[in-house]
Amino acid sequence: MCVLKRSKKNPIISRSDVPDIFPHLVDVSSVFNPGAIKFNDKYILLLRVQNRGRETFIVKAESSNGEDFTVANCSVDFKGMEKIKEKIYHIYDARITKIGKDHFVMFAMDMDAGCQLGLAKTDNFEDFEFLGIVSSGDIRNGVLFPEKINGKYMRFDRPNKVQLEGGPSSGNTICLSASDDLLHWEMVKPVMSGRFHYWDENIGSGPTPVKTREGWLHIYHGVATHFSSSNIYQAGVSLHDLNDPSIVLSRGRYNILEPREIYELTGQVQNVVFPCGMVVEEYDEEGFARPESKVRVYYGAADTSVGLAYSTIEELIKASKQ
Ligand code: BMA
Repeated sequence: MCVLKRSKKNPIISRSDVPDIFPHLVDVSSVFNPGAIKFNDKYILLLRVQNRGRETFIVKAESSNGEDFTVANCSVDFKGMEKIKEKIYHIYDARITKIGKDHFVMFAMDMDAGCQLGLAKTDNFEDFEFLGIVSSGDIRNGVLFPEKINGKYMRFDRPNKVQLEGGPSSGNTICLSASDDLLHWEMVKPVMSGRFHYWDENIGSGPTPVKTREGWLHIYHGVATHFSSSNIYQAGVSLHDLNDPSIVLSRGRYNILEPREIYELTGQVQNVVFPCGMVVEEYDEEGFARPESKVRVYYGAADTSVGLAYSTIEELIKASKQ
């Protein structure tokens, strides 16, 4: 039995839920890989929406119950991004992190030099200020920690060092990077690598890590690449030391969600579940997620639609130890 239990309403968002946004998003092809957060009692998703030119935009969706979403009728305008001189082909796979009172969005930017990480800030999820490109080299799956650790901002990221046959560059090592100002980053050390021959040969972080009494709870995606017809994208879980997240305390042997339903098995890219957003309902007075707290994980299904799956903090921690 998978640790993550799918919503009965899955896929909770599909292409027909995206209103026509003239002129660039009309009759869209797909909507997937959303970042997620709870903001002012509303569940907010930042969706990756793709048009029939296979161009990608970020579009907000909002819900009061976390399951039934209304997709905005405009795409997110990252103010200041127009100052970048180089061509930006796609922006995608947003991760949302609240640090103090500020909300940050980190996302992938496909450019001629490879994939970069972009960072934006918002106070209200209406206006987004682009802060800059915050990486060098080919890298993806950047996700900020929700607080400074030992005086530094921290993130997990995943350099793209593996070339998939006939596909994009990927990677098999998640790294910890640190920064004083969120703009300039230095790699601290590698955190964990793919497990050759098993479910997570290539890996990359998913949603923002969650602080628990036992450590940072981290959901990541793993790709099994040893099947002839298709790579299989799954979700898994690991737990990291609170003071030094490069220390892996436990890491699940099994995936916690794998493509099983028809909307995960088939679509633009078959056999994909790709988590980017997680909402934890309950924290204690000191800011640790409560073990019994409900957890909602939002994921892209087959690069085509959005799925939602449920768990609890204690179940996820247990899965990291199995
Ligand atoms: C990864 C990223 C994701 C995508 C996944 C499956 O490399 O590009 O955005 O969902 O592949 O195609």
